[in-house]
Amino acid sequence: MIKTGAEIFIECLLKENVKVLFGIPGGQVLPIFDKIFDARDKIKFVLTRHEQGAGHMADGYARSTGDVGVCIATSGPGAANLTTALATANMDSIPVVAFTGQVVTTLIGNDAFQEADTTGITRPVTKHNFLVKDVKDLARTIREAFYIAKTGRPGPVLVDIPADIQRATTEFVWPEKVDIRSYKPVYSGHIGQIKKVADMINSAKQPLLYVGGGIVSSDASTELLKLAEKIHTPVTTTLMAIGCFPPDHPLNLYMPGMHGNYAANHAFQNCDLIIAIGARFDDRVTGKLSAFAPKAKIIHIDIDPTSISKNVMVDIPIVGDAKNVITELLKYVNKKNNKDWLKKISEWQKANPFSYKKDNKLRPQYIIDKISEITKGEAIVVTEVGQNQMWSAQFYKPKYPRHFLSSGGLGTMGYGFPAAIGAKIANPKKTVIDIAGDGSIQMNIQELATAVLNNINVKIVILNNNCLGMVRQWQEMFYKKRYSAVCLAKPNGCLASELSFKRSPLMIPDFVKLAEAYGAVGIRVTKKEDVENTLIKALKIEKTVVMDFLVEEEENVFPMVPAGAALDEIITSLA
Ligand SMILES: Cc1ncc(C[n+]2csc(CCOP(=O)(O)OP(=O)(O)O)c2C)c(N)n1
Repeated sequence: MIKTGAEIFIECLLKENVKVLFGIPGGQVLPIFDKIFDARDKIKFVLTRHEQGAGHMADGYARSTGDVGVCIATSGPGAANLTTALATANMDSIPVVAFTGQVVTTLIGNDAFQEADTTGITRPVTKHNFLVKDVKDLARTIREAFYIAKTGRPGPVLVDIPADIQRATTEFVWPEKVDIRSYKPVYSGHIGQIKKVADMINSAKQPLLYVGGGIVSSDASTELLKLAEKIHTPVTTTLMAIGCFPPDHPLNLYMPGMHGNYAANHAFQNCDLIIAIGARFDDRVTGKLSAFAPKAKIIHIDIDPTSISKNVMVDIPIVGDAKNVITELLKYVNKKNNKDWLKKISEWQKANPFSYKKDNKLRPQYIIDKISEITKGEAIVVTEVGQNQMWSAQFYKPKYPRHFLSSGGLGTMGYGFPAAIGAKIANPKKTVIDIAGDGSIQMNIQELATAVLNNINVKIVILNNNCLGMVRQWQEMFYKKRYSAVCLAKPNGCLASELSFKRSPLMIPDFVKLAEAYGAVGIRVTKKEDVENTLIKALKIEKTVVMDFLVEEEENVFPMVPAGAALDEIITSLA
């Protein structure tokens, strides 16, 4: 049947089973928005207040489900506003498809009104992107965009559609199959390599499983548990993999790296074999590369061949899907008992578990501990970036994968709240909580309007320390407490002259009033004894709730491996 480009867009989204679309309209996407209006019973459109918010909502939708998240923006400023969200999804391998309007094909390159070189701008921050120049290519392009986003190592794909292509007509043909000559992800590992890896595991005395987001995207948690138990090997889960190994399992070593678990970091430095699965040896994990895991042979299992031996030279690579490779590997590994190694690890674990001072002060870690306890790890927790993120990673213990969402690779402040909205829309029956800093939350606070108007029952927990806490911590530890531009309430710092940080009496903004201005519920908590009741009460309210916890201002995240130091040069507290 003959259809316009805009109609083809809708047909393709329906074929791809898209249920929700996040975005903002504008001049160069009007033909598509006209058809979105017609399709409103089939595709829910969520009008956001900023395109960055739309991008992160699509990301939160994708991370919490494994399905592709979809967003749309107009040309020029709309497209430019999407870039941070695309870069965030790209760094964390999240399947998102973004559509943008573009000026008509005859004006491309003419500095037309609201023209930007969208494919140029987004090429480095997407897995792939397309500019559609002929309506006949539109359906195939959209089909390929979804295929590329969700296959292999997932990632964001952008499709730029000029306004005249949206209006042009052609026969709508849905390509049943996708065949891209230059893109053929490999899913099964090489059997010869798998057998070699099994031999190495069988003879290792002090092995360590180091797993990342690849376990989550390949849905391999069950297989991981079987492998870990069979080979009796501790598992350290990166920020991207939190929740993919049972939280109270004796083999769980939790997060490694800069603010990671002391025992996990010591395990890296003392193991004789690293079995890396779907992890990429990020510098926040490895610390100083030349001193990383000096005694270990390294096996790297990953679907993306380009990440093999990128940061760390590996001994045996296996390119393939984590679930498939682990399933095969299980046939060749022997049942092991590494009790001496595990004894050593439990000594490190006992010496320095994640902890904080248990006094009467309102400490941020206590709030997260309580969230973990009250929700029993069943809630989806989304974080912003900074101390709030690291404390959440340390103290929230999700029971399942896809229940801890955080911007790992890019470290995007402003990610959490919109991503939480996306996650809640995708999981209406789940409790969804954004744990935020008072800095980060202000980066996309406008999405309170989106949440309230759409009746999105998300909870925002602001760990309000009145400052850009993580930057303040670095200035305290590495810049002699010279607090430069970290106070969020006064232009020149909060009592910076005294070289200590005291909360400013100004509350700019007053988050409770701000929540109320948006029609949300606002609650302020100043005392430790009110934390539990407030959380319980807030979780029962079927509305968007903002909780403003006035926490200790100068609390630090420990342990900490200073940037550029080796993993065993870990600081556990300030003397
Ligand atoms: C978009 C963006 N800008 C700047 C930074 C650098 N940065 C990292 S953490 C941080 C402070 C975060 O402060 P806040 O949100 O209040 O959280 P806290 O560390 O106090 O928990 C800053 C500015 C960033 N990560 N992202």
